[in-house]
Amino acid sequence: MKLDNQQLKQAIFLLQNAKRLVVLTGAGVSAESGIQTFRDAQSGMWTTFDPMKLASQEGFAENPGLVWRWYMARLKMLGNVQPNPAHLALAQLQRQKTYFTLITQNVDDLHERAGNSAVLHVHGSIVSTHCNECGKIYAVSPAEMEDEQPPLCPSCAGKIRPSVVWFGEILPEKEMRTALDAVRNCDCMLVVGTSGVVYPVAELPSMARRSGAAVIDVNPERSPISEMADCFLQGKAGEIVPRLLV
Ligand code: BJW
Ligand code: ZN
Repeated sequence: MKLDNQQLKQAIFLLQNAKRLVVLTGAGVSAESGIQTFRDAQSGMWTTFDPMKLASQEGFAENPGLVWRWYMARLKMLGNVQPNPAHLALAQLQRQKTYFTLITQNVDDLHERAGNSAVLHVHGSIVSTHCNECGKIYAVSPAEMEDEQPPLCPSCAGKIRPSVVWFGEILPEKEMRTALDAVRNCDCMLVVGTSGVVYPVAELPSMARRSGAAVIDVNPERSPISEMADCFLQGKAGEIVPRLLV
């Protein structure tokens, strides 16, 4: 893994001069906090779990208990981890910029805990839950978190589920509209820790580029995004993102 110093200098220049900045993050930004990514070959969650059994309506219908226990285990784990230097640097970047939009695919709350505000959670959030049938928002008690099966909705007896976006589901309309507006109008997009394979979010960097923005990608591995980016900074988010703030 080699970080190109010329690319690092160019990225710092682009960020310093950005008037309308969009940051797009994926699971890699939380990896150094101890949250597993989805697709990393050695450590990704989906090397041991089948995504279609855990992150889809079909999977929930087939085995609601398995899906409930998986998400509740991840939610409990979130209580034991902290934002890392990449999250903290992105919070500092928001304080420095007048026009700043943070779009995250992550369902954790580490950006907020680091100090970012108005974070656009386009794949939802694991810290909230709602009824899978009537959509009513529901607060899960500590006892229900330990349950083998999802609790049932007091209004319609539908199953309660985490408020995350599963495969085949539409992304939250308001967040996506705000994200698309910001992407179409930005002059620089910083992408951190995503494999860039899940749509429609995977299209955002090329959309920004088509609108004339510069794209910077931070990732230890190459991806479709690093291939089209103006600067590819190869390395870990926690090591590279703080170096972008000079
Ligand atoms: C580091 C690092 C370090 C490691 N520092 N980096 C065929 C073609 C096109 C589209 C489709 C298709 N078939 C189906 C679709 C649509 C589908 C899709 O895109 N599928 C693709 C997989 C092919 N998309 C959808 O279904 C979406 N909805 C939709 O399109 O609605 C309209 C529609 C409906 C019906 C039919 C057609 C259209 C919904 C997508 C929802 C995604 N949900 C998940 C689960 C959320 C809940 C949960 O958390 O459990 O979201 S999937 C999972 O992937 C999660 C993530 O947010 C998402 C993206 O993953 P991410 O963040 O990129 O993580 P990884 O693991 O992939 O990558 C980590 C990266 O970090 C790697 O690059 C590492 O190298 C790097 N890294 N350590 C920096 N220290
Ligand atoms: Zn209900």
